Amino acid sequence: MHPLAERIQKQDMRALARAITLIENDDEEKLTLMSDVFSIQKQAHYIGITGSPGAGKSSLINQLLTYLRQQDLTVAVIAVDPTSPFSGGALLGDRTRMNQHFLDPGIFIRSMATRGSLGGLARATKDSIRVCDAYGFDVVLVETVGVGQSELDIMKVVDTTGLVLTPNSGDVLQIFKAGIMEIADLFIINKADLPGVRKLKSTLEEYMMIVQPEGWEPPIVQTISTEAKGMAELYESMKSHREFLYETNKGAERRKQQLQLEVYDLIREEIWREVKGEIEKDTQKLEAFQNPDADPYELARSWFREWVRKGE
Ligand SMILES: Nc1nc2c(ncn2[C@@H]2O[C@H](COP(=O)(O)OP(=O)(O)OP(=O)(O)O)[C@@H](O)[C@H]2O)c(=O)[nH]1
Ligand SMILES: [Mg+2]
Repeated sequence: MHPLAERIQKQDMRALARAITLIENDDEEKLTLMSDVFSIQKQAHYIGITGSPGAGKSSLINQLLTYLRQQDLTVAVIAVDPTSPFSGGALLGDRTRMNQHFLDPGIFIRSMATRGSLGGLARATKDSIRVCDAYGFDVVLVETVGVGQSELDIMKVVDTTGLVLTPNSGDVLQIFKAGIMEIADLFIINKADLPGVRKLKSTLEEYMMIVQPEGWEPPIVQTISTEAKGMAELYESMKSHREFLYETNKGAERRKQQLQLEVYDLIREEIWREVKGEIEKDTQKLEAFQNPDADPYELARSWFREWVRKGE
């Protein structure tokens, strides 16, 4: 077994952090490590929290953490920040807000940088979730700003997705247009201390009347993160959703669909690594990169074919 996987299994938090760095950097060791990690996965509940910038996702997660710790559950938080890959500003903000938990061994908090990760952010996030699962956390929370395709991809890797909305913000419309409504397993009306809650709630109810979700109707939960209100109800809804996944086999269905996509992703990644390795060993090929007018299609095709022929 990969030494890091062994240490993770023994709940060594530094090994956990190290493994996530390997994942972020697309280190060559990643695949062997992940294969071992996969074999020691446990049964964590993977929960995604998404929503518009400033909707209160971090505040909510912070309060949910406190609540879950009170229930004697251990929690890992992965904050994905696709919008500001270079600044680190969001990371600092999140750190201060979640600060009070830093000394608790039942909690692990990590921000993921995009850094053009090869398999994409969703890939890196999924691997990181698995590492946290192997470590033995009961719950893995993933925070992401729901603004585009990559967030939709990330939400496909979790069991339960909570969509955070705020009253009077107009974000429902935006989220609706972006096709993000469909990924919600539960709607969280955060900032329920502000006016406009009833209106938002009826908008969501109307939405559900129209789409008529099959099997699972996303519950609408109200929270006030600044006052730690609504956390018990929130977690109860999350748990019910998970039970629904088990009871109806929907969870297995989801994971099966994911498996195929994941295998394809990994194949793409392996091939890329190999072909790139070959190119980088060849000074003549590297020189071709120096010609700004070179035809990228032609280069890619001929080098890929050459690599295929070599393997024959
Ligand atoms: N009134 C009120 N304000 C809240 C509530 N929850 C969060 N806020 C405030 O909303 C602001 C944004 O909160 P964050 O937790 O940083 O929101 P976020 O969704 O994580 O933001 P990004 O990560 O930047 O997208 C902060 O000033 C919070 O204090 C709430 O329930 N009621
Ligand atoms: Mg945040």
